[in-house]
Amino acid sequence: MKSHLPLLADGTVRGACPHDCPDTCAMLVSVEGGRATRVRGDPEHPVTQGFLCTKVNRYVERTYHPGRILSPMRRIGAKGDGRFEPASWEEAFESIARELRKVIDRHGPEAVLPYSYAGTMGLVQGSSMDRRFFHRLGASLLARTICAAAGTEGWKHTYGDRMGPTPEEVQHSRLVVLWGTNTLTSNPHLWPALRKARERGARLVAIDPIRTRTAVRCDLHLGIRPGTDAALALGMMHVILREQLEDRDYLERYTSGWEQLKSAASEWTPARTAAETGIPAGSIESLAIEYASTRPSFIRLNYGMQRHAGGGMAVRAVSLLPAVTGAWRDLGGGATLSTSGAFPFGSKALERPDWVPTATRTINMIRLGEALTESDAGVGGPPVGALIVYNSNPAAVAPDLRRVRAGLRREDLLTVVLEHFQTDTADYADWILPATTQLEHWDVHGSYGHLYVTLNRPAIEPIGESLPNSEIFRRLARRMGMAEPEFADSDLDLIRQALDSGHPNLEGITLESLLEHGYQRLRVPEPFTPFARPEALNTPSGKIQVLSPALERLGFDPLPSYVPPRERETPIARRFPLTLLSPPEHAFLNSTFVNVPALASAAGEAKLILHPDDASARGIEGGERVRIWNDRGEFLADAVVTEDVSPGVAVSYGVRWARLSLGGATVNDTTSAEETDLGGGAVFYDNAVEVELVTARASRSRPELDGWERELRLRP
Ligand SMILES: Nc1nc2c(c(=O)[nH]1)N[C@H]1C(S)=C(S)[C@@H](COP(=O)(O)OP(=O)(O)OC[C@H]3O[C@@H](n4cnc5c(=O)[nH]c(N)nc54)[C@H](O)[C@@H]3O)O[C@H]1N2
Ligand SMILES: Nc1nc2c(c(=O)[nH]1)N[C@H]1C(S)=C(S)[C@@H](COP(=O)(O)OP(=O)(O)OC[C@H]3O[C@@H](n4cnc5c(=O)[nH]c(N)nc54)[C@H](O)[C@@H]3O)O[C@H]1N2
Ligand SMILES: [Mo]
Repeated sequence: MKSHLPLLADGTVRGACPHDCPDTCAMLVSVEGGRATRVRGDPEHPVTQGFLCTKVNRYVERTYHPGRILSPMRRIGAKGDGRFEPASWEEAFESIARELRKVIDRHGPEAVLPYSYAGTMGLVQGSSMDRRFFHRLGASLLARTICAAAGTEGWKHTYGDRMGPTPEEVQHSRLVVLWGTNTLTSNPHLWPALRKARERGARLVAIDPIRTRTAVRCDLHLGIRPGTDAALALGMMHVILREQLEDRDYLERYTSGWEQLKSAASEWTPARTAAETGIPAGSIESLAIEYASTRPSFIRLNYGMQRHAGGGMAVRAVSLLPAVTGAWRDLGGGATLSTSGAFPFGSKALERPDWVPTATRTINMIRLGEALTESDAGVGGPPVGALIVYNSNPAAVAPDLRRVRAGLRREDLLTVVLEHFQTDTADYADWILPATTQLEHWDVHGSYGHLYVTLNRPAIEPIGESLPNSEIFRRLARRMGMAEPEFADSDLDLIRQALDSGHPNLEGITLESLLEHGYQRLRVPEPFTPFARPEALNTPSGKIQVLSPALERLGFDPLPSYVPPRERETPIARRFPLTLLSPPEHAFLNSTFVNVPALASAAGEAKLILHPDDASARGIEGGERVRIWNDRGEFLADAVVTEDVSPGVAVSYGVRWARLSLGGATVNDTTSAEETDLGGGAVFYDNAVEVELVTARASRSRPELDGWERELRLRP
């Protein structure tokens, strides 16, 4: 599938950044003589505004990286050794189809487990032909919970669909609360809107256990104790109701169960809230009053706060604040977790969920270690006999990595990994299949931080023998004897089906119009104020649910409530007194880009950030190598001592590849595969650890590396 003629006169091809980030940038790719030479942000796009982030500016370097997988690779060493030899696509498909049939003959199709997340957010390469293949096969379903499940569920029980103001509205706000979000790292295209708001007099408040690069640029930083956000939100409601600053009219018209809010918030006096959150009572009082009396006010809550035991309830409680104050009424007011609910793509046509056999089991992706090591995959039914991984690097990003690796080492497990690089996961593959990057394939993208649909055109021919994910699953389906016409749809057909859902938000957005314009705003009101007068929400009552009977039926408090952190409350905390947070590293995108030399040197070795009190109690001054451990595992890092974190909190930004890390282990060797209160999400930050200076005994060197990896390491 060749790209159409480059759209712009100067040899530029219009694309979309594929990465898992709210900004979904419109990307312009310069091509000379068939080779991509540069990517830049589209200057005309209202959110991209002509710039890309630190990482994606290196997309050309990543695409032509010497480590790219250029042909199918067959394992020749022991599992996990990472030794492979090139093979043809014919050999690969022949062998994989034969081995898959063996697994299915022996255990049934549920013994096959797909594993994917958001390596690309594109609908074609992320959730179309792949899903058709697995659904038709009758494979186990995967619950894709690793990132956003708790918050999504908390929001769903409160508002239904995830929507909220975008950067175009937020510039009108007068008070912005960045609540558990490191905007400059993980959502940088919101920053220009915040700058504009500030020029008009807005104040910025950061609520984050870390004084992040974003928090230092705010007017106020409140260093909250991890996992206690619901308590803070309830404490703020307490003050707002006490001062009668609530918007009674909004609550009466648009919410259900609001009469019981007072009882939900009654216990949360400023004193009690302060004791739980670590924020002084006076600061809670003044924040609540400022929040309720400034208009418009906007809360950006991100997914960081929901990677805790009570993450679902935390999102629910915080998200209700603008309903209490009526902030939703204003242009630039309200709260945004995600805007993805505004994109009603044709996923039924793309994925064919109707092909899934009834009673097919579901495996929660965060429990991969358990799924691979228990004889019934941890959920009943056959063991997992075949694992097919694409758009994800579970041996780096999943929690409880020791157990994941133990599973991946199983000799009787068939592991196929579709990848650009030999990642930690690919090290354990029987087959690595070379996948194209965003510069080499078609796709179409929604966004979770704005309201534009973006088309991605291929700018260059596939590198080596790589194929798009869609084409790999198309061919595998044929090999497995699947003759349905749906397996003959081209990538352009798939884009048409994605856009052709019949929903009014997508009216006028077609493949043809996107070929002409590159990106288009959803057909939704401009400005976007989805909860200003919410008449018929996608909730059981049609209203904003202060009270959720559905949650009560699931055994939860039907009112917004506080679910405290888990490990801190158990006896484990005596042995492991520090709470370890591992939020996104500025120079990486999850575990992507860690092998790009410029970004690897920008990030340096893994760090462990500690408060001076915690450091001195352990004889740590800063700069030394430390070991971080708990009962699940351990990793090594270089200590940084600073008051940017509170006592009891430790930080190690992630995610890294074990193979490129000290001691061959990362922070996810210590994280837990337990689940959040709602949604079965990951609790990466509910992680109790201890730290010590490395002694000769504890010190282990990093694994032997050669080729480009060695060079990567030898850089300053
Ligand atoms: N550069 C970069 N950008 C990224 C990513 C990346 O890896 N690198 N990842 C992308 C992905 S996958 C996602 S899901 C998005 C969003 O990813 P998020 O994980 O929401 O990212 P952040 O905005 O960094 O938010 C995390 C912030 O929450 C804080 N935090 C942790 N625990 C708590 C808590 O209990 N309460 C409060 N109030 N704050 C807490 C952390 O200290 C951190 O500053 O970002 C995307 N953008
Ligand atoms: N400790 C800790 N762990 C975390 C987090 C944390 O905050 N702390 N964050 C979590 C979050 S929010 C998330 S979303 C997950 C992210 O987890 P993942 O979605 O697994 O993200 P990545 O690590 O970026 O891995 C994506 C992989 O997909 C590959 N890829 C990209 N495009 C394509 C393509 O077109 N085809 C194929 N076949 N492959 C492609 C990339 O090369 C990369 O190796 O990590 C989670 N892990
Ligand atoms: Mo994520």
